[in-house]
Amino acid sequence: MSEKNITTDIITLTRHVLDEQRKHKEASGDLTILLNAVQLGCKFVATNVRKARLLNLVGLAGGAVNVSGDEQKKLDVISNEIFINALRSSGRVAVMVSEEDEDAIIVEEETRGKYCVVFDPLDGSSNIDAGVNVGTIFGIYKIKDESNGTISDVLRPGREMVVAGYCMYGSSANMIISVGNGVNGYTLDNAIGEFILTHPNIQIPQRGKIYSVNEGNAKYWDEACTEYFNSLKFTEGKNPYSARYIGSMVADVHRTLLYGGIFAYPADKKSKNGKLRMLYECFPMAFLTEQAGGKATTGKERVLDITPQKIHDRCPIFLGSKEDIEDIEEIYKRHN
Ligand code: AHM
Ligand code: MG
Repeated sequence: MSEKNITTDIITLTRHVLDEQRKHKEASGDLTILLNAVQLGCKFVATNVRKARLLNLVGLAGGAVNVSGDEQKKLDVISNEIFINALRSSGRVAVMVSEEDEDAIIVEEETRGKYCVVFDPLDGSSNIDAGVNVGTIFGIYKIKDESNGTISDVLRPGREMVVAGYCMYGSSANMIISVGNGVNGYTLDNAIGEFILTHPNIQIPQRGKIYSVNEGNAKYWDEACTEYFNSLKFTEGKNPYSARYIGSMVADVHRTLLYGGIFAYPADKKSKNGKLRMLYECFPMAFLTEQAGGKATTGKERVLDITPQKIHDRCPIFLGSKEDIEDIEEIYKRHN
């Protein structure tokens, strides 16, 4: 603190990553440069989300339909382009997978680097018109030793990611990141354009009091899932859990990381693998949850142990407080 009580030694995201990198002597600085590109993308999207209504960016983008068959919003399209351009020009990326593009993008040889980035540029975009929080979710793999950058570099279990994170665009832009060494949260200071460390070493409570799931799908759930959610509400002698569901994964997971409890998008009779995408939705969120001391399961196996067969594969997910997830695992084991 200076004489005027102004903090003069602020820890920015870049400084924090550099400090971490310095601990590993072999670090080349490539990851720092790559994360700067991610930060630029997030700042750009944050600005556009904020200006969306004024600039008439809400609403549909000329009838475009993405690989999931959803109508793309203008902001989805813009955010996707922002990230692709920022990542490509960092010179550190070999392969990109975006929720908005059917095929993986293999970067031209001249600018190819040694990392692969999988991302959902604007998750929860169906909420945008209502002004609800949305976010960017991303995961980073290093290309395999013998590889020059192909799709097989991203068809790998989530536990092999080297970085996972998201940026939530709400009343402020919050970046939550793990480089495999715990989880830290940063808040964008708009005045200086930097993400400042505001939530060091996030630890998810071992047990929570909140559950977060689209209960409208309850009639399609399997028996284990139904038993579990009933147990949260109707167990004799126990206070029922509170329900909170925003319908925007980044916001629901953010609350779960900070307050504890569980977030789920289970498999059901209509969606055999749930709704959420493995590579760029479930893996990064499962990675962050584990790094914060929690757990993430499909009900039957650890999410981070699955190997995707295709880049847009889906998987069921229950993530959150360790003890809550162990209750779910227990129930699924009994029903198998
Ligand atoms: P999107 O990638 O098309 O935005 O869909 C993903 C979103 C998640 O943010 C959220 O958890 C989920 O869809 C909500 O789905 P539902 O409306 O079926 O509850
Ligand atoms: Mg999404």
